[in-house]
Amino acid sequence: MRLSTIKSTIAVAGGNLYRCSHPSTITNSEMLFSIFKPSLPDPLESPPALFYLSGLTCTDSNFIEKASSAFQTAQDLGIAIVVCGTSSQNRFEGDSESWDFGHNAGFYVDATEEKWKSKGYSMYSYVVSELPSLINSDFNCGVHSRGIFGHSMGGHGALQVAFKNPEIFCSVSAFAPICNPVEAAWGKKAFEGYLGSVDAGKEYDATELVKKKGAKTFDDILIDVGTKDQFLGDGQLLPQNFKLAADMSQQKVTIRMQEGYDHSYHFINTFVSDHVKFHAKRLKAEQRSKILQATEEVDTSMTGKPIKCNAMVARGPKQPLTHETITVDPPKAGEVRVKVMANALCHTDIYTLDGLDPEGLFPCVLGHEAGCIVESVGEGVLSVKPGDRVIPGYTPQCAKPSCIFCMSPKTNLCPAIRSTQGAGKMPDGTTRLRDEKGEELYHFMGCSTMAEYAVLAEISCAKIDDSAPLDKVCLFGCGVATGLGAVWNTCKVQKGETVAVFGLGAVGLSVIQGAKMAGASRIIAVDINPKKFEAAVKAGATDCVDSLNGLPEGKNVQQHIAGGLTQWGVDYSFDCTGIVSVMRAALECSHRGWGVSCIIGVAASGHEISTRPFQLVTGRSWRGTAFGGFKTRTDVPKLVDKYLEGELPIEQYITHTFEGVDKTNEAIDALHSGDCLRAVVKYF
Ligand code: NAD
Ligand code: AHE
Ligand code: ZN
Repeated sequence: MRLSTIKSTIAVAGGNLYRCSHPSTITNSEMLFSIFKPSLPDPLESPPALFYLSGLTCTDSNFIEKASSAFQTAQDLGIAIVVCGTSSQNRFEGDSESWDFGHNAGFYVDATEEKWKSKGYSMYSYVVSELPSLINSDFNCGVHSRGIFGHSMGGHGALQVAFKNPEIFCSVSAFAPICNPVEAAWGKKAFEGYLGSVDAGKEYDATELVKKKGAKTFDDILIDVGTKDQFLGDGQLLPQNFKLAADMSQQKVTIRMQEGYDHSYHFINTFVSDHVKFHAKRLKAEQRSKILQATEEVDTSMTGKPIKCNAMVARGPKQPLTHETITVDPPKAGEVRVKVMANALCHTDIYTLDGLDPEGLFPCVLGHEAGCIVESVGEGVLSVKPGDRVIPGYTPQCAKPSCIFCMSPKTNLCPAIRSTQGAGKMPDGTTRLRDEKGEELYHFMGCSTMAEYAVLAEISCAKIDDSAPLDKVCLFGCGVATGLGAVWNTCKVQKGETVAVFGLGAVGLSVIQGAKMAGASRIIAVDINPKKFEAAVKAGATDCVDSLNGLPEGKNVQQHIAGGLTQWGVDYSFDCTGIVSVMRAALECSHRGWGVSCIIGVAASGHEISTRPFQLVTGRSWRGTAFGGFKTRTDVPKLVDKYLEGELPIEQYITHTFEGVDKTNEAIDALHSGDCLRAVVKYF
């Protein structure tokens, strides 16, 4: 049963801002609050919640109207923001004799003085217990992690509430907080009025609390103060007292004195995005570790023994996969057996299943874009251990000094196990996969992650941050990394340069994301399916071209791009279709004199590219990329860290999710539907 009433809903920054009220049992009054809920790919997912405490005389409307730049960052990072009131809403004679005490100035304490206690002036308990559980039950936000921040009186509230409840609020920051209220006029007045003495206020004073704690509670606390803040000058804020006490207790505090800023919401609105980012990084890490603790333990009792598990077997080209129980043998020397937690479908799996891959071998277990946990390791394996989170890589990295490929910054194409990998075998030329009849099954791309367990070469395992959500970062196992790397590594697109992207699947869109992050000035997105354009524009495309039905009379797409949309063509073009005629168009729309066209798409067996040599004579060149030039074991962990830092969002690619390996055929149908970028199948 809902506890709160939604009074209004406003669409903001891609999410929704709800203004609500609810009959509070703690303040025994009808309380108002606002909540910004981001829209997430998985609407059932509970975003972390960041609680904002306002200052004296304020209500929730101050923040939502004057600090609204917070909402875009919150949407981008998938964080909910909750803004609550500043006192019980029971009105009575004498409750607002002065602006800094009483109504809308509850000072985030639980009043013990009867006059105020009887009127529900218990904002401390309201913030610590009542509101978080209401937000959890009514809005499914902050289920796994919460943070708190605030301004002035609310800054004081956030600091002391967090110090006393780090298990409820795992991150804290503040704007111009009243840091040492027992030493400040505002604080003394509030503590005397609500608690009967200033001394009683020590339990609500952040400086006193950090002194008493005498140890670190948070990895860092972010505090912004304006140098032109009048309340800094008149001794209300006292940030230096807090800094001193924190230093004594080894509690890191980052106090940023913002030159020329005052105490207003203009100050807050200027820096609020930094605070949301500060919290997002910590809240997401907390959320992940909470979810992980709950879900992902790996059972190592089968070490050294064959494991029977569910898998989807490709029995032959152009046939649906069959759901079977297979045996996955233990890892031999230099090998790693993993529990596959999630696998995403890539077009290349389909290409091979459709019999278009000259290296296609059947029966085999496909799949190569996954997130896994190490179950056991073979002899001599030192780089990973049971329990580690890894992303399998089909471009392994032996990193041996003798390997001219691994030692060269020019390529990621380590050949150490390429021949056996292409033959569907493990490096020793044998297989670890057998069907129920004991018949051998071929491995695929050195991965075979369409099974609950897989055996990989150690050099194909990218060990990643233990808190990374495997059903998200699995995307760095292929498509998304490939698109980003084609821009950053293979072509090294620079700020201001122009690009054209052919094919707007997950690979094409990640090329756009990479180009946008590189500062490309023009990003022309080409597809035959106009439904793809909305996502392309969201990713950063400046122009969209429907090369099937949207070209000017008598022009083909390359003539439209080079000579129409641009005078001489684009600096870089990317084929993300695998279609040789498109590869030609991509080359021919690249810039006269210096254009580079990068082939990412995988062409069907026997299909070859062609163009008039004149195109190259006049300065254009063709390149290709495998896995975007990323070196699996050194670069993939960095991509995951960038994601965890919130600097590289990828949730937008996950358009479909399925539960259970046996749902893989449905995921394949989804990819064929044309409105699927990545279908992630979660196995556990
Ligand atoms: P996808 O099927 O999701 O996307 C392909 C897109 O191309 C679709 O949007 C489709 O509408 C569009 N398209 C089809 N015909 C077109 C045409 N004539 N002109 C313009 N657009 C057209 O595929 P994906 O998963 O994004 O993969 C794209 C390609 O990249 C595939 O060929 C895949 O095998 C390859 N790939 C290569 C690497 C690598 O390392 N080189 C890595 C991953 C994927
Ligand atoms: N087996 C095909 C080659 C397929 C191909 O080019 N694969 C890409 C990765 S596609 C990922 O979705 C690749 O990295 N190739 C480099 C390599 O060594 O395979 C064929 O044509 O034989
Ligand atoms: Zn792939």
